[in-house]
Amino acid sequence: MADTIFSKIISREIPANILFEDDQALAFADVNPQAPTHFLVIPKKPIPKLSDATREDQALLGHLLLVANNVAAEQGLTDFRLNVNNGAGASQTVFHLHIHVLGGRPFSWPPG
Ligand code: DGP
Repeated sequence: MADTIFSKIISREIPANILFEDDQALAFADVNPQAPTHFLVIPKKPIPKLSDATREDQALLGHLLLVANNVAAEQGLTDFRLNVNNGAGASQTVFHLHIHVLGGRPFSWPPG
């Protein structure tokens, strides 16, 4: 997989406001926030998009959800939205799997 901007955030080649890190995952503030709180949770493993994940990634994917929940709680969020864009047609622009976590404002349904 080609290096993305997110691999450079993992390696600290480019700076980010990092909210959480462990051996498997990183959470950092989105540079273009769409809500008062907007952060991304990514695996350190460079999976380009959700549809590239396999059974081998099952525990990792569960871990990312728990990280999202824990960081949301740390940020004081009770109601929040998770979003995963899978593929260019779904507005994915960075091809390193990431979960958007947004909170701090009301959200409508369906999303745009
Ligand atoms: P997506 O459209 O789902 O691929 O979302 C990519 C998100 O990544 C987008 O909301 C903006 C964010 N982003 C892109 N480049 C950077 C960066 O260099 N730093 C940070 N913190 N976020 C970035």
